[in-house]
Amino acid sequence: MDPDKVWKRTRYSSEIGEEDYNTEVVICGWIENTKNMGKMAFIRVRDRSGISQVTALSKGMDPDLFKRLVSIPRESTVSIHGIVRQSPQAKAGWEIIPHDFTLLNEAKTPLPLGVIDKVDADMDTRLDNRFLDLRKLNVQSIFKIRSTVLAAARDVFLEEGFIEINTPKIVATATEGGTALFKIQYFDRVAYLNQSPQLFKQTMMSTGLDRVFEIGPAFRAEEHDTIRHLNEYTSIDMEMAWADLDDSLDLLEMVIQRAYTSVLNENYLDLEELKMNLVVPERPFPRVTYTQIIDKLTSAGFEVEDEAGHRSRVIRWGDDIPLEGMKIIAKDRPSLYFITEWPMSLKPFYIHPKDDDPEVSQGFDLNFGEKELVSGGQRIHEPGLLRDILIKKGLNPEAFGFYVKAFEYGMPPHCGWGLGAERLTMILTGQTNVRETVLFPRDKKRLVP
Ligand code: AMO
Repeated sequence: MDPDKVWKRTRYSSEIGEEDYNTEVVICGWIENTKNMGKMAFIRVRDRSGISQVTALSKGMDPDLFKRLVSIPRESTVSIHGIVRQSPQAKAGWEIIPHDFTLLNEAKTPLPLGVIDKVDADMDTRLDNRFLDLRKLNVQSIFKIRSTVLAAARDVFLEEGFIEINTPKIVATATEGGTALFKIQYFDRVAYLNQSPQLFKQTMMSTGLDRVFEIGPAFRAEEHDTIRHLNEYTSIDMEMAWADLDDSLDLLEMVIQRAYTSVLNENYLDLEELKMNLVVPERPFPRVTYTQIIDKLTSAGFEVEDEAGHRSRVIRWGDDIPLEGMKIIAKDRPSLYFITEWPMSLKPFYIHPKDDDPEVSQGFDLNFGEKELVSGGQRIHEPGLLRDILIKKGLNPEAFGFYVKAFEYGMPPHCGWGLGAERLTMILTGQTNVRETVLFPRDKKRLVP
């Protein structure tokens, strides 16, 4: 690199407009493609905002410079000095006529992953070469939308008087029954990676802070390899005191609605890139009870599998709803809807029973078609009831010592939920595999990069 040469960008491709015609600009980016016609060459230079067409003319340049420019391998980084010229033939209505350039870093050939290849590489090749995969503008769009989603959630929380907290990810006990924990060595003891901030966010309710949220990693040692599960995901969690189930549903509707409107306002080019047509969901979102879903599946004759994997009997109240069952429900409900009034037996120990029916919980899920996006509910705040339910679920209250203690010295009624950032991003970007929404996904096979 020539130290005397100015290589810094003066314009992103998207910033170039009529006011730049016939003036000098410096663009920086990656050489996406070069078409060399001998006397003239068309070079596509990509930056994060899009593409600049550089039209090099052998006549207008030093012949040696021209030769060097047109032979730069694809995906090398360059800085190009040129004059912007109006050009009806160019897609953007302008092109850049270069007179000088700096090759900042020459890419090796062949590329391990094509950036503009028409045929899509398989997921593993893409993830092994994620830095190249992320040079594709449609892949970048997913992460620009993800960023907007996280900002939208944070904005709503802060506007509604929530404070942002950060809780430990190295813990001594499980939170969510069912999914396994990742064990780690913590000096001379065994510790685990936290599955959810649940115990900590609830503990905060007895402090008087009243409204807290956290956006952070959650770890689940799920064995199964599905298009909806990750072993590390980003959880958007909230907990609010002196509030009930309906308050938590209202806040969730606000967060989801804001995510849609923010993406529509700020990411319209990304939505175009992803060929997505978003419609902001109207509030209130439809509510369906667990019993209504079971009734529908029962009348459809839906059978559940026994432990050996055989379909043995028709689904009944108290059974969990398998994915295949949710797919039947999703035919009539392809969009957002709440599922309320789950049996207590299917919800975690911290979910409050209904006041008039101890078998039915005040827990809910928010689904998009068959996909679960959120779960949450009214929490138990009475220490006696909490102990009873822990024991009923086969858990030892002593193992939850610090948590149970916070209930014994004045815990207000409270509610909360946890929203998977990736699942929401999947919906807003139209992706079917959750791995598309994580830079470096962690699944059973994947630990690098
Ligand atoms: P739950 O375990 O249902 O509830 O998780 C809440 C939401 O987190 C997301 N999620 C996942 N996303 C990707 N991969 C996974 N393995 C994964 N597991 C969960 C989903 C899910 O709906 N403590 C409760 C929440 C609460 O009651 O506040 C909890 O974690 O979008």
